[in-house]
Amino acid sequence: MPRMTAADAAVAILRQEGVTHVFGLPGAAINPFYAAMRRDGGITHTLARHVEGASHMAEGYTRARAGNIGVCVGTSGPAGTDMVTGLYSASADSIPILCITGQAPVARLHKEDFQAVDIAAVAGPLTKMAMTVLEPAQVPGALAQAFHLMRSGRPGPVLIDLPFDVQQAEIDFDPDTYQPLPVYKPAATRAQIEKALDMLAAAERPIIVAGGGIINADAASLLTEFAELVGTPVVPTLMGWGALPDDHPLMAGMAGLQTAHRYGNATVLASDFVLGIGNRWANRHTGGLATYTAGRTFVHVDIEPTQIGRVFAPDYGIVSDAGAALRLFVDVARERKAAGRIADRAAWVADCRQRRATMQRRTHFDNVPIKPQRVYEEMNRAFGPETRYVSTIGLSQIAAAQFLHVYRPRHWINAGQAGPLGWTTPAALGVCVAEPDTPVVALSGDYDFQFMIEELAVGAQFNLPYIHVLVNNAYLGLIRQSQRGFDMDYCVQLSFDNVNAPEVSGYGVDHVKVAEGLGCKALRVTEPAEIGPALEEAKKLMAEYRVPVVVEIILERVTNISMGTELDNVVEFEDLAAGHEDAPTAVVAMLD
Ligand SMILES: Cc1ncc(C[n+]2csc(CCOP(=O)(O)OP(=O)(O)O)c2C)c(N)n1
Ligand SMILES: [Mg+2]
Repeated sequence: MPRMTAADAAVAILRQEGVTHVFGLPGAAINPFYAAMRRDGGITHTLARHVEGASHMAEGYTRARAGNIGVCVGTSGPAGTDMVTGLYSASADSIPILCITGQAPVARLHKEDFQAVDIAAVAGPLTKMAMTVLEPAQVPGALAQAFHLMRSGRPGPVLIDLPFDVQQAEIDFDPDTYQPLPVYKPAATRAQIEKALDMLAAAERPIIVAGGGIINADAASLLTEFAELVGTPVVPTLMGWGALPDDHPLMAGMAGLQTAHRYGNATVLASDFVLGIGNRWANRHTGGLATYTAGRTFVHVDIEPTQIGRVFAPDYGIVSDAGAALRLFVDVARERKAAGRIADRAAWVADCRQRRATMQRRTHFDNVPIKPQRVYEEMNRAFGPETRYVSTIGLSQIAAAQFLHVYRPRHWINAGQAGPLGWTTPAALGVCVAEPDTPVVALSGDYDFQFMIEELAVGAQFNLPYIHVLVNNAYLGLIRQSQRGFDMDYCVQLSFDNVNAPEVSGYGVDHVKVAEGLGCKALRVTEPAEIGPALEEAKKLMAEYRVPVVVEIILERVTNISMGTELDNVVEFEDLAAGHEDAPTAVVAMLD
C-alpha cells in the first residue's frame, strides 16, 4: 500500500475530486499541506492578500461554473476566523466551497496554544460539516465525506481543520483506487409532478418563480423549455436571475422590495398561482407575506425537505432537485401538449408583457453630478450578453438589479443573502480564474470597494483582468437611505477633504491612485457623456495590460433608489419613464 503523509493524501483526494485550483494564504500551521501541494504540482494557487478574500474568491469560482468547487486554504487561528464570512455567504446562498485550515498539534489543542482556536466549533452553524481531524488515518474519509456533503442535497460549504502533526503523519492510502462517494439528490415522482401540473392547469394567471436552485442544478435550459411548453411567465429571484434570458418573451421581471422591477411586482400581484422552483421565499423577494400570498395558490419545489413550509405553508410541496423536477415537468408537459391538454395562456402572457412595456423606471438623466440610473443605461450599451456581472450589496447593487440585463445563468453573481461588504473584488477574481475567457464586470459602491481593496493586487499579480465599475457617492448609500426612517444622516458619510487629492473635490479616497498603487489601471468619470467612452477605454486597457481596470464614476451624493416593505408598496423617488427616450436600453421597448 502506498505510504504518504496525510497532507499528501488530502492533496491527492482534491485532485481526484476535480480540484485544479485553490485560493489561499499560507502560515506555519498549514505549511505541510502547502508542501504536499508543491510535491503534487498539479494544483495552481492564487495568493490572496486577506484570508477573507480567499474565501470569497472560492465562492466566485464555484458560482461561475457548474460543477466547480472553490477551495480556500489558510493557516490556524485568525485565518479560519477570517474565512467565516465566506462560509456564511456560501451557506446562505447554497454554494459549496471547501475551506481547509491548519491547526495546532493535537496534543496542544487544549493548552491555549499559539493561534489554536476551535474553528470547527466557530464554523459549525455555517457549514454542512466542520471537523478538526484528530486522527491522520481519518483524513481520506473526512475529505471524501466533505465532497459528498457539498454536492448532495442543498449544496453548501464544509470546513476541514488539519492539525500540524496530523498533516505530517504517514498513513497508508491508495490514490489510484480512491472513489468519490455517490451524491444524493432527491427527485420528484411522476405523481407529484402530475399533481403540480394539475394545479397549474387549474389556474388562470400562473407564474413560475425561478430560484437559484435552478442555477445550482444547471437546469436553466430545462426551465426555459418548461415555461415555453406551459406558456407560463417566469419571475426569477435575485439568485435565479439569468435562468431565463431577460429578452425572453416569458420573462416577467423580478419581484421584491429592492432588487425588483415594477412590472415584476405587478405581475406577481396579478397572478393567482405560483410555482416556486429552487427558491426559498426570501423576505426581500416576498415582502410582507400577507400581501405576497393573498389570493394565490402555491406549489413549492425544493431540494431541502425542511425548506418546505419554513417561511409559509405552500398548498403543495415537492422535495426535489430542481433539475430532476424540471426534467419531469418537461416530460409530462410535453405529453399533455401532444394530447392538446395545455391551456392557451396567450392573453395572460400579453398582459404581463404589456406591464413590462409600460412600467419602466427612468434611466436617462443628463445631470452632473451623474445620477446612478444613467450608469446602468451606459453599462447596458457597453456590455453584451456574454458579460458576467459580480456584485454584493448597497444602493449600487440594488439599482444594478433594477436596471442591468442578464441573459445567461451564472452571469449575475451576487452574494444574495449575506451581502458582505468587500465581497465583490475577491469574488470577481474567483470568477476570472474560473472563466478566463468571458468578460467579467464587477460593480461596487465606494464602501464595498474600500473593504477589500487590497485584493486588486491579486488581480494585478496573477493577471486576472476584469472591469470594476465603482459608483462613488462618498456615502454608505443604502444605510443613508434607510436612516431616513430615523430622520438622521449619522455615521454614513465617507466624504472628507483628501489633503493629497484636491481633485476628488471632497469625495475622500482617491480610488484611482490606490488602484494604480496596487498595480491596476483606473479611470475617473464625472460627466454622463464620458461613461460610455470610459468603458470602451477600460476594455482596451484590460486587453493590453491584463490587469483589473477600475472605472470610477462620481455620482451625485444623494439618490434614493426604489424600495419598500410590501410588493404593493415600493416607493418611487424619481420620475418614471414616460416614453422610450427615458429608458432607451430597456429590453422591452417602452410603449409611448
Ligand atoms: C460587513 C458589512 N457591514 C455592514 C453592512 C451594511 N451595509 C449594507 S450596504 C452598506 C453601505 C454600502 O455603501 P457603498 O458600498 O458605498 O454602496 P452604496 O449603497 O453607497 O451604493 C452597509 C454599511 C454590510 N452589508 N456588510
Ligand atoms: Mg457609496
